[in-house]
Amino acid sequence: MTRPKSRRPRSLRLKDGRVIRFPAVMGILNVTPDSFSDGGCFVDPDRAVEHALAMEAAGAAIIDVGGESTRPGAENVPVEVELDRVLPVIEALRAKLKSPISIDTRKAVVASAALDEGAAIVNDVSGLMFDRAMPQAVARAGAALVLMHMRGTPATMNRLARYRDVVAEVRAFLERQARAAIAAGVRRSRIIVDPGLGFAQNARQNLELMGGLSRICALGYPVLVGASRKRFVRAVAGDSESDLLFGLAAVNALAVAAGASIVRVHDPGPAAAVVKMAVAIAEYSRG
Ligand code: PMM
Repeated sequence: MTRPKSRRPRSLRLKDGRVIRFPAVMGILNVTPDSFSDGGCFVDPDRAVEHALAMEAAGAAIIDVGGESTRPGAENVPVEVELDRVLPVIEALRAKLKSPISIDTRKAVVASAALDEGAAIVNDVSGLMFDRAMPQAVARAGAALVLMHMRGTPATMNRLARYRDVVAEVRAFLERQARAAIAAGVRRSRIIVDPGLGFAQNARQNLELMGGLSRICALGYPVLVGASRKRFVRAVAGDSESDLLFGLAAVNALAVAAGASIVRVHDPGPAAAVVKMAVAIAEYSRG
């Protein structure tokens, strides 16, 4: 039986030649004292490395290292503090990890230092809105770039969740910011876009974005979806650990079915199984 061609990009080739095959799982490594769900768990670099290796073994194809909490209401972290948190972990991981490392930061200085230390991807949750030097920093290093939609800052974003058509507005933002990145010298083939679930969106708007995800995938860039432990999953599926896990499984399966390329999760084992199952079915459901 011949399989119809999927519209999802097949893969992304990094500057160092490594290839990320889609759909892929991104494992979250927050080295922060105050992140939304895992704050304080991995501030010790040894524990962080151990956890990253466990996530890779469980199926994560990218490890996303973050030194600044972006939970609603979080305040800006000084550059030196962020650098002190992430650089020792990236340095220790570089030798041990096969999977590429992404650096979750809004700051060009942090991005450049992390890329020098061995990271290959910059995950900018501000979608280049926070630091004007970011696109050049990414371009100079030949890095890949995740552009996430957000409004305001983590401290102000909840007040800004007003849209006429959330899918159209988020899509237009991502398209514009991707063009800006390309104009600054970032390779088109290394750009990933992300609707930024939970950032300046209420629960209903997150569901609308998921319902309209194929319109964002139609931009042609790989799409990343980060729903892990977010409030809207809790609001719909329930509060218990298993409610959250199965609620997230539904989001991730439907994201892959809609054409998403990467799911960003705290727990890569179950997500990898969901992605494998969803993509196996999606291969046959496109015509
Ligand atoms: N969510 C968080 C942090 N970084 N990056 C991307 N690209 N997409 C997301 O949805 C995203 C992110 C907040 O969640 P966390 O505190 O659990 O990391």
